[in-house]
Amino acid sequence: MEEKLKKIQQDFLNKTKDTKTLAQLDELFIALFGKNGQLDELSKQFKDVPKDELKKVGPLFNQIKQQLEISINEKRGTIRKQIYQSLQNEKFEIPSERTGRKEKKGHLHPVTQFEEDIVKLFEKLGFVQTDAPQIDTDYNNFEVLNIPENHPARDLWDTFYIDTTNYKLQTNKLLLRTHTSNAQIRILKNNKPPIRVMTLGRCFRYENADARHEHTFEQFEIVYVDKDVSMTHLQYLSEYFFKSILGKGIQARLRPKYYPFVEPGVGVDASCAFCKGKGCKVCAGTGWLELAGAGMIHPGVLTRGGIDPDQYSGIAWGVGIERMTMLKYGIEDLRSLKSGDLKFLGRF
Ligand code: FA5
Repeated sequence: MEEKLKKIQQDFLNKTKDTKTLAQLDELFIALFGKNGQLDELSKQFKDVPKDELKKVGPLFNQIKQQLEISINEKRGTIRKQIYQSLQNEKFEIPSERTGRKEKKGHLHPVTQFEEDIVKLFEKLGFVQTDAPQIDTDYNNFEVLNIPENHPARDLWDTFYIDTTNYKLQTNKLLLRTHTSNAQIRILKNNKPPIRVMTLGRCFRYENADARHEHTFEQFEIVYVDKDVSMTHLQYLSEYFFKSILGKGIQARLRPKYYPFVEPGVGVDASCAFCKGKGCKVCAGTGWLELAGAGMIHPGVLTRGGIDPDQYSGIAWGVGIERMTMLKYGIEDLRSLKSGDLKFLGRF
């Protein structure tokens, strides 16, 4: 069994190294972690392994699984960087005699630029990036996070549901994720403390758009689990994050706020960079702008993720990227960011 595991480990590490495209990487991921994938098939044989051997093979299995997932995620990051790089270098030219305009160079969207800066910042602190699906189960997005059906918190996070009646799926409850917190249970299950993992991406909510809300927006989330992790870490990380990205004069404020999957929970506000706390249009006259929700991970969530809450504690933290971009560049209405208005986007 140990030999089989090591063969899978070597085989997939080599294949990951040789992979050239994201599509190939996805295929590799499914061949390894999918239903009836190589790890799944191997774990089915555990029942025939003698108890003594299983004591050794079990932890090795988890360790190799984690190592392979990290190496695939790292490779995904490398390929993405190469794609961005090649797009940046790519020259898309329409001959100026046809357009009658001067040549203009494109660039990454301000939100993408911002995301790259944030990821680099947290890589310095030892955080590893992972992904979670934008279409997910009701269980991962809500139930596992202490938000069962009919819980009042669901009103805050209404979303778009997918009609699955015509598909043969294991679950009939699929939705567009409302937050990157759907990654939490995956991060906890797939890693062993100390855990420092970050994830980012698109989220969706069924809500009226206004200057500070969109139905489609981006979040950045971190999960940090270790012995003796406390709210002090949360305060420190918030200050470090805001000051590094928005400027040294920015302050972070933690304010009690209810999220069912953390205890205690907080809203994380940044002092307004424009009015220096006096109150202006961007911060709606309050001097502060809510950028994130956060808190100490609820013991029930840790337990469901296979982590003993008596030994470990953790913080989780989800920030709205467009809100932060607003504050950084003094944008009064975040809808401009998705407007496709080249005159506006050309400013960044
Ligand atoms: C959440 O989404 C929680 N998942 C955050 C969290 C993570 C709490 C981990 C505890 C632990 P909330 O709904 O407050 O919380 O959203 C977090 C941030 O996302 C907000 O502060 C805001 O910056 C951004 N955000 C939320 N809704 C929108 C929207 N409709 N448009 C743009 N940004 C939004």
